Amino acid sequence: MREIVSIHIGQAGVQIGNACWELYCKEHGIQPDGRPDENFGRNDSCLSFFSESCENTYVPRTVMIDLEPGVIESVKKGPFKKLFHPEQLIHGKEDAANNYARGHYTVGKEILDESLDRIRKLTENCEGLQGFLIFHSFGGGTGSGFGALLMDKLTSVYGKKSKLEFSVYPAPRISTAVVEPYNSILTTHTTLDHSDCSFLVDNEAIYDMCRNLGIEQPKYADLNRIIAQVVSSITASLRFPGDLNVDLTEFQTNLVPYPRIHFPLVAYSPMLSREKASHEQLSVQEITSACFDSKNQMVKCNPQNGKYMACCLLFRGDVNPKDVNQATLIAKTKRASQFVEWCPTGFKIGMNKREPTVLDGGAMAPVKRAVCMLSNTTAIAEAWARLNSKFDLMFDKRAFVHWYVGEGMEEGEFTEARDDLRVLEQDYAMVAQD
Ligand SMILES: Nc1nc2c(ncn2[C@@H]2O[C@H](COP(=O)(O)OP(=O)(O)OP(=O)(O)O)[C@@H](O)[C@H]2O)c(=O)[nH]1
Ligand SMILES: [Mg+2]
Repeated sequence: MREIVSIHIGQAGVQIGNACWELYCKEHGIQPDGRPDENFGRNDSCLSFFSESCENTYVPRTVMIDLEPGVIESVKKGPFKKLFHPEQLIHGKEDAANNYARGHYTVGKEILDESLDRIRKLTENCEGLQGFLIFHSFGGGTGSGFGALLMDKLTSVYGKKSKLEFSVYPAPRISTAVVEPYNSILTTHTTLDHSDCSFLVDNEAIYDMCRNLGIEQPKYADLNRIIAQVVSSITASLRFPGDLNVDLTEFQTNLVPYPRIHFPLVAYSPMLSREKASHEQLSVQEITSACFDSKNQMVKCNPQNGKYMACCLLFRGDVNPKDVNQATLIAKTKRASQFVEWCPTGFKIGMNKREPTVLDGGAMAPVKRAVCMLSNTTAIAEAWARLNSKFDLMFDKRAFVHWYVGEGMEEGEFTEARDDLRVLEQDYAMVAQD
């Protein structure tokens, strides 16, 4: 077994975790208390994400960590309280107050040993640990600061075991914390060398997807259901068997041509509301071409302004190889000119027979087939450019910097992080040129 340990950090990380584990449970026929649904066709592939307890229940291979108690307490009281072992749910006394430095240097330190200890217990229970999935926000003090601290330690303890991130990219429309650009850039700088692949989840983009699904005032729970659906597609190959199943690590090899250029753009299709679904049953061709529609992207950026380095299509459900080949051929022909010259226009394809499952109460319609596209496009550098300029506006005036210095951080760390992100933008410009 090649196990994966998921680590959910801070409010966003934990709340997205709730949605993901609810969905995984539904997909694998596991009840909220961890007992298997006997009518459900069992397969052992889910043991990469769940362990089996001596009482024959399934326990997620995960820890949820927050510096303050609120969010974790609600998991402990929620409908899935029995699913998790209490030791997997870790919290401290006070949060990081939107301050990277508190999460990284002061408050965060207090919870580090306990967290590493619980993670160690999980990994000791693995036959062949494959790596970690880390969920956190860029904007929160815990998500950014503690997230970076923990990743740094994971590298010291677990060496080259892979670390994949799901990082919530801030959207001013949804959150009002002014210092989110600071936290985002500080955490990206610290984790750049520790992360093998990071999937950015832009709250602005997800918010618009919710609106397109007919949700008038999207809440975090609505956003998180969409995010969970996408995470499920990305991880399906690790949790389900299948002949044409391509493992995530194989996709990763294709997606990351240079260690720092590791931020694939994720797109998902179909994003179909329950009302519309009764009139549509989208073909393989339609869902594939919809992945190139900006409405279906998890990050706001325009791929037409950039170049693709790689493109992976992860199909699930009722698809046959012939349709997939044809749809891919059309996509390839249309986009060939948008690929960098140094890289063949290869599309890597994965197919998973299990059709997508949707969460109760969600706006998304159940569908027979779906596809998730992971592409490495230089257009994603637009997301960095946006954050960098927001950072500069504040930092030119040294606004809010005293909060960080007050927690023992040096001003130099801001400059160093910002310089690193400037280089990242240049790296993207360079690969586009080659
Ligand atoms: N998609 C999504 N984003 C969230 C959620 N909760 C918070 N966010 C976003 O995350 C950022 C704030 O970070 P949080 O995760 O709340 O902060 P934290 O990690 O708990 O850190 P502190 O509270 O500062 O200690 C903002 O950009 C929010 O919009 C959530 O459940 N889903
Ligand atoms: Mg918090």
